[in-house]
Amino acid sequence: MNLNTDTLDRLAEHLESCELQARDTPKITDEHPRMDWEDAYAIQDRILARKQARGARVIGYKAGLTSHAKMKQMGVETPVFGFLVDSFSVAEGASVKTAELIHPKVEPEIAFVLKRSLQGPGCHIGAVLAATDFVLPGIEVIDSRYRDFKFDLKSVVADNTSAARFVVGGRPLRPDAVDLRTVGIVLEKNGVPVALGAGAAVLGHPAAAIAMLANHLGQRGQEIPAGSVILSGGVTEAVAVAAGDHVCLRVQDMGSVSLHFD
Ligand code: 0L1
Ligand code: MG
Repeated sequence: MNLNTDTLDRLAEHLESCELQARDTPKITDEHPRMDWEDAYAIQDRILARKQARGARVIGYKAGLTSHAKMKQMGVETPVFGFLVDSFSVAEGASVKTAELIHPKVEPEIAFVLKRSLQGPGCHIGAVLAATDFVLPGIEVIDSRYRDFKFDLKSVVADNTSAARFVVGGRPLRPDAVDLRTVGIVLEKNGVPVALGAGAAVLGHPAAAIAMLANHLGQRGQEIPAGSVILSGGVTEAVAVAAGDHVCLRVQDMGSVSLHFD
């Protein structure tokens, strides 16, 4: 690690304030170019600790930058991981207040809910499918705290991978009832299809993203607990949304899930 405890605390406080006040900031590596991966995840951990101190509960995790489209959009080559707390969760069909966000975008995702915990190292797609209770459609609302979504990967990790809100819904399926590689998705904005794809866009198989998350957490002495909801990553590029927009994600054989922005 290259940053001291005071700096990590200060950066966590700064990024979380930006999140809570819907205020943007230049990327933090501008001032701290020596920040390394451990520092970045340590800042993310501190943001989580601040939320937990105010009563937040971790309900799951997310993998980000897992599709080639998204990696290309962001000019990066490695997935990143973040946490989901209860306050990020939005009810199916509910309204998201855009005034609480900076510049929201939506991502169509396949969500996993675990019936058994998963622990790396050595976690693989088979272990993920065996531990999965069901999969279902999910829309992630990302909202980078960085000005104009201009960042590098370490700054993104520190910022909890732009996590802001998410909704899951539709028709849950057991993982053996669907081929997650060929399952088709359509994301509609205001009734118009704006992004299409298939599950294999996520690392060849969305369960691969969950295995990578388990292996990442395993390196840090943590596991994915049973009951967690995990967003496996955007199947397509993220789509910008604004007040008045209605977004609906349709996933083959899994129904649809929607959100309104006001
Ligand atoms: O969930 C994601 O793929 C987002 C990762 C962070 C990068 C971004 O804000 O687009
Ligand atoms: Mg995402």
